[in-house]
Amino acid sequence: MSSFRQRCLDRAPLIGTFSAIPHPVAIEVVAMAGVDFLCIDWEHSQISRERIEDLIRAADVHRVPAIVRVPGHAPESIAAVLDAGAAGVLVPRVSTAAQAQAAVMATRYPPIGERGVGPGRAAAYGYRIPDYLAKANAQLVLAIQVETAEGLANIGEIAAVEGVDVIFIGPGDLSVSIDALGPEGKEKLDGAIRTITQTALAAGRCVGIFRPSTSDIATWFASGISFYLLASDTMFLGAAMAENAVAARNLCNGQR
Ligand code: 3PY
Ligand code: MG
Repeated sequence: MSSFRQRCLDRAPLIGTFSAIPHPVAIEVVAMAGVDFLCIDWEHSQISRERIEDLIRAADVHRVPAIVRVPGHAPESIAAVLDAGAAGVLVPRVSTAAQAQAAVMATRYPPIGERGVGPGRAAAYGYRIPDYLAKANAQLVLAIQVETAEGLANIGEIAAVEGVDVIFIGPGDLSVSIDALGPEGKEKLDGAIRTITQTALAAGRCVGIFRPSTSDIATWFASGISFYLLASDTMFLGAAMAENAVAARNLCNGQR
């Protein structure tokens, strides 16, 4: 088993971020900053399929596991990023056990699933297919997102699907789907997050969540959530620039 998957299953605290900037430089900067893993966001960015392979390659240079959030449930998308050498896949908007099972089938090779064998980068372009086949099922991380009212209602059945490693909560979509937007919806949203967390932990899964900042991570870690995607490269870039521009302007104005 890869140490990354083992650390997920052990529920070790893992801190990553979304990579939305479609350039290997951004991947290298994030990787060198000390994250445990990163997640290339194919769902909500302008990153193309061909570019994904270069981004995974850039993360590999620094030995940082790169998973990819695919745009939907298509087995072809899951196969494409795993063939490119991703350490795992994050499948968005999983709302039923059947959808979770389909993600397992697309991610795992037989006898567990039905992923197709091919000469991708992960298998050294076909030169090491047996080596890759021997380790892929044990090493690849399958994370699925629960982020809809339907997913919340079905969390017991979803969490019971064998072959899923991480149940990842998407609070943004969940808040829209269960009508718990803004400060007024906080209690309802937190309650839904707690329900998903407790059910997934009871089924033996690792639980992850997106957080835009570190402000409440201690609370969620205490509730059993161990796998974090903290903001994104674009969010960190903008926030750091804004903070420093204000600080510099204040220093200049102080001299007037
Ligand atoms: C959400 O909050 O909806 C997400 O998908 C974050 O990853
Ligand atoms: Mg989402």
